[in-house]
Amino acid sequence: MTLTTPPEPAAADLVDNNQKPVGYGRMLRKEDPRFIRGLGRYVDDVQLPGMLHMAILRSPVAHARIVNVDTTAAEALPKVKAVITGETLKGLGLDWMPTLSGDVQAVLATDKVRFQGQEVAAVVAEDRYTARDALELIDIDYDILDPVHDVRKALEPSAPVIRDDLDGKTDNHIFDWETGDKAATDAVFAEADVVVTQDMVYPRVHPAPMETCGAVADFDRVDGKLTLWSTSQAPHAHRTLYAIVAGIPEHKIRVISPDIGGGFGNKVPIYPGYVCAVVGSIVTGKPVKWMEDRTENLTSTGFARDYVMRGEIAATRDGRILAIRSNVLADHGAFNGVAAPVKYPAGFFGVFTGSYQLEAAHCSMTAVYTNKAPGGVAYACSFRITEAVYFVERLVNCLAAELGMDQIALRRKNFIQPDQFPYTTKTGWVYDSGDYDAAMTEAMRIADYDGLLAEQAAKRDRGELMGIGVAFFTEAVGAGPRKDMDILGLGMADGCDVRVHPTGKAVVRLSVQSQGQGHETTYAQIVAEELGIAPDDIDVVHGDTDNTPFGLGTYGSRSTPVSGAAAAMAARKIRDKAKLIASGMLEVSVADLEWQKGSFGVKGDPGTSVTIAEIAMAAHGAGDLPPGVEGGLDASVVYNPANLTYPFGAYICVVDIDPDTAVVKVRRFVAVDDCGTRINPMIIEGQVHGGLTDGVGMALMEVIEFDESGNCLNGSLMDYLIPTALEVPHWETGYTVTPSPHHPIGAKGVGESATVGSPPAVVNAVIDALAPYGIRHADMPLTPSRVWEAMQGRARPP
Ligand code: MCN
Ligand code: CUM
Repeated sequence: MTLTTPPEPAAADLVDNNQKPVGYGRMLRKEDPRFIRGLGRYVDDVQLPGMLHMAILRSPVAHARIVNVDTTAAEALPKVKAVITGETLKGLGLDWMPTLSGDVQAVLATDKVRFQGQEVAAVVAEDRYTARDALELIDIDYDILDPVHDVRKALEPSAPVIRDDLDGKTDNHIFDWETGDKAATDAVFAEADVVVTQDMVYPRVHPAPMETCGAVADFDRVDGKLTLWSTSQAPHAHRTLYAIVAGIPEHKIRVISPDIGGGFGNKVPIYPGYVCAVVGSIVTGKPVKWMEDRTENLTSTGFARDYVMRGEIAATRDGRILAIRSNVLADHGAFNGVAAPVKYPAGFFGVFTGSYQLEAAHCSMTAVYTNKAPGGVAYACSFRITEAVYFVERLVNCLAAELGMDQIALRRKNFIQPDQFPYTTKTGWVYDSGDYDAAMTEAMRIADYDGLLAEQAAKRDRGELMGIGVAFFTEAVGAGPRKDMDILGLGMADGCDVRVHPTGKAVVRLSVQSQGQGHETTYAQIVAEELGIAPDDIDVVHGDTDNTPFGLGTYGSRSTPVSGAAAAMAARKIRDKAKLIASGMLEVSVADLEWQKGSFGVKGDPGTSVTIAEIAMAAHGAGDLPPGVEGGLDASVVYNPANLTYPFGAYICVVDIDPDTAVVKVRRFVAVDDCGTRINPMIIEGQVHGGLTDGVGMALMEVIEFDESGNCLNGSLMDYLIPTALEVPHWETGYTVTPSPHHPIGAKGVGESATVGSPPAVVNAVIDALAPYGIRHADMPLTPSRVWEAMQGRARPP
């Protein structure tokens, strides 16, 4: 297959959709006219006749035995229609549900509460206010237990056992996992000139999407059909799980994810609230709505990260990196609810070898339970690649400091080279394509790296703290292949149906689900490019299991690598069929036809051609079609990717630190991304801008922390700080294009790239600024107090 990268339109070519561009380019988003007018339709906008409202009672403490639950007063409150407790669910066999990692999680607690904010009871009432009021009337008698929230203490023999519900469980250990070759790695380390060791913590953070999680459940008692509007990134996978867990036949369940106000992995798991809303509707016979508030979202839904890591890097004195060793303590909270392919309990952390040629690598990891909310895989994490990239890119800078080598020179010396692709890493990942030096060179050009170094030297002479931080990342996105990757037995492939209507307009139905990434636009562009139909004439349908083909949904930046491929392949199938029909219409053999983007013409006869619209009409028309050709112009594809795609990027961050207040200001940020063939550069830039903002947030201000009693300290946006326009610079983005060799249009994912790549760039910049103090590392978030603490007791530069 030949791969062609379409020419990049200039920034000025931002096209008005009325001009109906065909194919790739900076097309304005088709979804924006409704979003910017406030006309999006989110779960909370769903209003059904007779709809009731549900609220959830949550545990005020991190760890306690439930002695008694008294709901009499709540039930007696006028307008209350049902009070659901763990005991109610037990009667239905629904008090526990499977998690995506094969653990179990309490839907409503019966025996113990295991984290602050855990679901204990639910009230269904005529209005939201009554439901909330009734929560206060539920009387629960707790017998308080010691909590453990520090992963480093969870395995101590004196630590309280959190999961005593599990048979024979006497500690908080979940799993051990390792990858790479320990013996080979130890041997390389034993012989190396230089070994640098660094402990680092990737703190617990939260995706905090603008829209919290919620659902409207409508169980029809007559035909036994459940319709569930929910904030789901994976409607089909959720439907299958509801069928398995609740025993409702799958064809009697319809999951609809309408417009979603940001997902960022927060909306991958099935939350107890969804299940309770379903039970509430079954019990009352009415539709039931449940929407979280901000505190519920921050304290009880899927968190991200929480990895305590030790890194070791071995190198020669002249800067040849030989091996990397990692040791990780992974905090999974009270239930192992990580959403990752089952064979990858640590997600894709195995790519901690980064973008470098190594002789050996090894990781050992232990995952534990703590009295904190479950989750772990969220917040544009690319299945834990955020942790892996932060780990390796901090470690490389620690090595650069040790060797006294420039951070870019060290990276360039060790990059995997273009002719080495496909490159198999020491942990077994097959990187598909890359030209790392080209991306690095482009970032240096945009940043004027030499100029920055000169500026920094001059500032250091004046005692000013300026830092330059570099990070280079390679991601692995686009899970499957299905033989290697499944979630609870469901293989990671995705479907696409394309149907061309008689008048030449088309509809594309997808199994993936947009949460703001612009799928209605980019999938139309993919099919437009393949069929020569204007993107505005192509409707993209997603987020409704009754109207879309099966597939595993949107996360891990897998939509473009998997469904994007499915869309292109389905369009190509249509083109093949259109060719047969065209041969009948033009009365020539198929071999004499050539595709002219939008029409088939006769080779050597420029005047004779039929457009795709004419072919579509013929396909549905009264006349005869060539023998063996069915009517209609439709195609379906289930795409099982041959490999993941491996986007990469080079990031350079410039910070200034006020030596008196320790406030970090990100002054410049250059991001060069390579996601292969670029479908819509404007959308890609939007994805990158958002991800860079995330990265600055995590590096400098975001954290979910707990006090000694296990109380969450960041349950509101007053305490969980997310960056605003004031904290981020004007982003300077660039790109290179290295197509994926196995993807039909050469595209790689990009949705999480910047969130993955930017935190180490910011932290490297801060540490670089603090180099005159002899500081080699400080953990995120680098708040003024953290930076100030790091500077204490150290000589201020002259
Ligand atoms: N794209 C493109 N050319 C490419 C690659 C991607 O034009 N070579 C476009 C795609 O067509 C799509 C967008 O960029 O419109 C993102 O594509 P992709 O990288 O395939 O990622 P997904 O669509 O699978 O989105 C998931 C990813 C994840 S996992 C998180 S987390 C995240 C992210 O997207 N959540 C987001 N970006 C987000 N953006 C918004 N606005 N909201 C979220 O919740
Ligand atoms: Cu890991 S966050 Mo995204 O994959 O939905």
